[in-house]
Amino acid sequence: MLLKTSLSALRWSAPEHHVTDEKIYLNRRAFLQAGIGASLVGVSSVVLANPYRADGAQASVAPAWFQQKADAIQWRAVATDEALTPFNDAARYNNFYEFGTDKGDPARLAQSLQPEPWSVLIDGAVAKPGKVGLEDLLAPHALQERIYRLRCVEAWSMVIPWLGIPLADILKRVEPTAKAKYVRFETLVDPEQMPAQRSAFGLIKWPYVEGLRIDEAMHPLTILAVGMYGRVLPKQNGAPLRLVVPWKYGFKSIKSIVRISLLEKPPRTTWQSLAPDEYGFYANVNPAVSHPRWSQASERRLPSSLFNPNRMDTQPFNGYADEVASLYGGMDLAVHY
Ligand SMILES: Nc1nc2c(c(=O)[nH]1)N[C@H]1C(S)=C(S)[C@@H](COP(=O)(O)O)O[C@H]1N2
Ligand SMILES: [Mo]
Repeated sequence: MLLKTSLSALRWSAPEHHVTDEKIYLNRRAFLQAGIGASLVGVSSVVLANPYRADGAQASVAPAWFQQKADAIQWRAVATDEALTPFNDAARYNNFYEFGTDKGDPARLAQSLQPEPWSVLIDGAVAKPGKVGLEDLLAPHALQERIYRLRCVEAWSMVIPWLGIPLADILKRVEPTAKAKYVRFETLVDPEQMPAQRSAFGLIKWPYVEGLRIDEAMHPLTILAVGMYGRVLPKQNGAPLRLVVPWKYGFKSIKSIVRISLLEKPPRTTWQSLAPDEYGFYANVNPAVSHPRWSQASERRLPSSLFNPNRMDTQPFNGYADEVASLYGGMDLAVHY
C-alpha cells in the first residue's frame, strides 16, 4: 500500500531515448524564452510526438485540443530554482493503484487507459451543472506551466513542470452556489481499462475519491493538469486530467478525473476511509506531524540512490507556506492532519 517503498525500484537505467525527452523539452523552453516564435511549430511537433508513451519510442500525434493550445502556453507561470526531476523518473515511478501497487505498474499497465474521448460530470451545488467534453472544458483557457514540488506521504518527492489551468477558472464557469463548501473529485471506474479494479480482493473501494475545502479548491496554486514537461500527460500520470495541489501530500492530487461535485459537507475520501489515523482529509505537508509509522521531517528527492540518497528537510506546506498558511489560521494542524 502507500507504505511500501522498494529501494530497487528507485534507480532506473536511463537508455539514451529516455534522456532525449528531457533534452528536447529543455531546448524547446530555451527557444520559447528567447522569443523565437517562428521555430515553435517545428519544435512543438517534436515534443508532441508520441504523447502518452513514457519511452518516446513510437510516434503518434497529440490530441487536437492539446496541439491547438501548445503555441499559447504561458511558460514558467510558477517556477522554482530547484532541479527538475527527469521525465523518466516522473513517468516511471508512480502511484496509481487502479493499475497496481508497485511503482512500475502504472507505466507498464496504463497503456490500456483510453483518455480520448473524455468527459467530466460537474454537479452538486452549482448553477450550471452538466457533463462536458474535455475540449469544451479547456476551450476558454490558456495552459500555464507550473513547476511544483510533489511530496508523497511516503516521504519521497519530485519537481515536476505541469501544464494546466487553475481549478478556480473552471469552478467559476459553473457558478458555485452558497451551499458549495467542499469539492469532491472522482476517478474513472472501468475494470476493462484499469486492471486492478478487476480484483475482488483489493483494499480500495473504487472510485478513488478526493476532496478539498472550497477555499483550497479556489486557491490560485491549485490546478487541473493536462500535461507535463511540455507534452500531454502520460497515462500513468493521470491522463487526460488530474488535480495538482502542491502543498498537500501527493494522494490528494487525484488522477484521471471524471466527476467534480460541489458539496455542502466534506466528502469521504479514499485514504481517509481506509486508514483515518494515518491519512487525514487535509493532508497538508507537515514535517512536524509524523505519520504513525514514519517521520515526515525529511524526504528523498528523486532521482535518488543508495549512494546518493538526496535526502532533504521537508518544508511546512511543502514550501508554499507564504501562499497557503493563511487558509488554516486558528486550526490545530496536529488535529487536522
Ligand atoms: N486515481 C488515483 N489518483 C492518485 C493515486 C491513485 O492511486 N489513484 N495516487 C496518488 C498518490 S499517492 C500520488 S503520490 C500521486 C502520484 O502522482 P504521479 O504518479 O504523477 O507522480 O498521485 C495520486 N493520485
Ligand atoms: Mo503518494
